[in-house]
Amino acid sequence: MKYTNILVSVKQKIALVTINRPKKLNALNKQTLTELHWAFTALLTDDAVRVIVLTGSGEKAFVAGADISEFHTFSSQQGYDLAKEGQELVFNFLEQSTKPVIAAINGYALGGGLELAMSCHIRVASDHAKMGLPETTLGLIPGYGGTQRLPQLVGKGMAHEMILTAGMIDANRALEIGLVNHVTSADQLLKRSFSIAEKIIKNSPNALAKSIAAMHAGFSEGVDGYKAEMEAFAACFDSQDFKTGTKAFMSKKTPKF
Ligand code: DAK
Repeated sequence: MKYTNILVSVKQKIALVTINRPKKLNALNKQTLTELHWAFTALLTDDAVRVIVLTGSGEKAFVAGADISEFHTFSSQQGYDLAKEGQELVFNFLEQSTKPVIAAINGYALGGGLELAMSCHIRVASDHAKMGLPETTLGLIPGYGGTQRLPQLVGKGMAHEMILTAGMIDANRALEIGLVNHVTSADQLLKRSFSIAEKIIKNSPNALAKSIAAMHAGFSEGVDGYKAEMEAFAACFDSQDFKTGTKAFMSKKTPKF
């Protein structure tokens, strides 16, 4: 697949997806969202890939938001259609991915950019990164899941403050409030993200997928997360990974999944 706005590489079971519009601070236009959907669809069905790291090109931005030049003339119907399409094809798609996705936040993560990072399962930020949901300055509210995922991560009070003030916070503050898992220097960002990925790839792909699905179920309206967990747990017993993992344990070996 030939991409124009993203770069994709795979090394030792870890895929690196880089949003590559540095002159526009990697702002998410329609083409970029489409390419992200294509890339993730391909990576999720590629057995050579176990974990995906998502980052932005350049030193300045992960993603500085949805591309304002594309939606400033929209009607409410167009806004709804684009939000629905974006949420289904990229944001919810990533959150419900069967493979773990790590956001390596290498600079500004604003609006749709922070919403993209929040759709990932783990976030690592470089120490100069800045994060915020500035949509209310544009007369909008977050449209790619920000009003839902931010309170899940940082609690309702802090989410209200961030969205209503439209302010930016730095990486250390994001760490304090639980918005990111780790903060590193810019030159260690990918190394740190890959070292987390390397720990993950030692574990059962089936169990990773089911863990993500069960955790997601608990945050889904009308779904009993505990029941979803029981069902996913039970299904693991029929998997080859369960046989491999328990057999290795019993014979004091390291499992090879
Ligand atoms: N969209 C388009 N272009 C952007 C952009 C963005 N979000 N952010 C930056 N750029 C472009 C700038 O226009 C500039 O382009 P040129 O003028 O050079 O052609 C280039 O990137 C470099 O930016 P700056 O010159 O502004 O760089 P600075 O270092 O001075 O400032 C900044 C960096 C990040 C503080 C600043 O660029 C900035 O404030 N950017 C905008 C941040 C922002 O408000 N982001 C949008 C948040 S709202 C929707 C769903 C979701 C959303 C919208 C609609 N629908 C479903 C319809 C979500 C909306 C958002 O994300």
